Amino acid sequence: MSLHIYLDGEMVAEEEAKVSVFDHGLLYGDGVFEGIRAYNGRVFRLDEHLTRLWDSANAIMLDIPLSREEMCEAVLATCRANELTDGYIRLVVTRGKGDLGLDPRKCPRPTVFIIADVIALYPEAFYQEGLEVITCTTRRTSPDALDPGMKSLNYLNNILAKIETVRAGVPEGIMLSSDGYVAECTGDNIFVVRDDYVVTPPVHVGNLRGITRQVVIDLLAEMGIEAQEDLFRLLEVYSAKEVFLTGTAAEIIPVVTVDGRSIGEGKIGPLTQKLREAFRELVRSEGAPIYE
Ligand code: PXG
Repeated sequence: MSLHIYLDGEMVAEEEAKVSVFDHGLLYGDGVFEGIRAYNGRVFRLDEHLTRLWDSANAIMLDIPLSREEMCEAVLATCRANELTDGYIRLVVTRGKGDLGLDPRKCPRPTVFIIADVIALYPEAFYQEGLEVITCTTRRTSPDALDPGMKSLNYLNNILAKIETVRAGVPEGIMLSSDGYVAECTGDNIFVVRDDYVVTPPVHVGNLRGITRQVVIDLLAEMGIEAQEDLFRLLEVYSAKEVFLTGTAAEIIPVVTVDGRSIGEGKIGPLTQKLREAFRELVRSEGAPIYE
């Protein structure tokens, strides 16, 4: 079935949803985006995703041509047009059509499109048996050059790392900061469970302030566990009790091998399991209703 795509204020068929070859989103990766999930007829953490979208846009001095309320309604309308109850929403704002030069002033109108589709999930076995991951040699972009906290359309840094994981035959890879601290994965944040604490890299090391990362920090707090946000190196990962990744697509997913070192018991650890159950409960009951 052909999808209905929101494109610049209109709902158009997938085949008609086209952007110009002069769009600076395509020519320069000049734009921002969000990846959002819908569960059980509700859009999960829509407000947080819109806040991050506006923060990313503000950082690149891109004026989103819709109010937040209009964008919220456009997301929900796209879900309705595709009769979505569970799925994946991609929201993209590019600099728009310009000329063959970098100058964003040549782009009078940003392009906005929203895709609401079903999601390709990781196989269920990954959640029970855990992932094998490697450390990528490609370092995460330094925040001095391009802050990974902005969810920009320029994902080549992550894609180069992703290619390393594909070549290694593993589903994800850890990315380090330029000075060797664990930053995040190619499309997920990372948490390490030690004997008496849980730690995740701080955003200032250079990573995305993940929406799922924050959900997990809050769920841990409800369990009476304070998640530390601190710098750490690979040794901390190799000798962890549990390691798990968080992301909109992956949700909360265990890691059982890092660079050939086994973590935990070779299956999902007790805290990761508990978090997954709490997460599942949360996403079923919370979010912006699509159909009310
Ligand atoms: N770090 C990076 C670099 C990401 O791209 C996350 C962390 C997790 O953030 P959220 O807010 O989702 O908890 C992401 C987001 C995909 C895909 O197709 C994954 C992401 C974004 C877009 C596509 O796997 N992850």
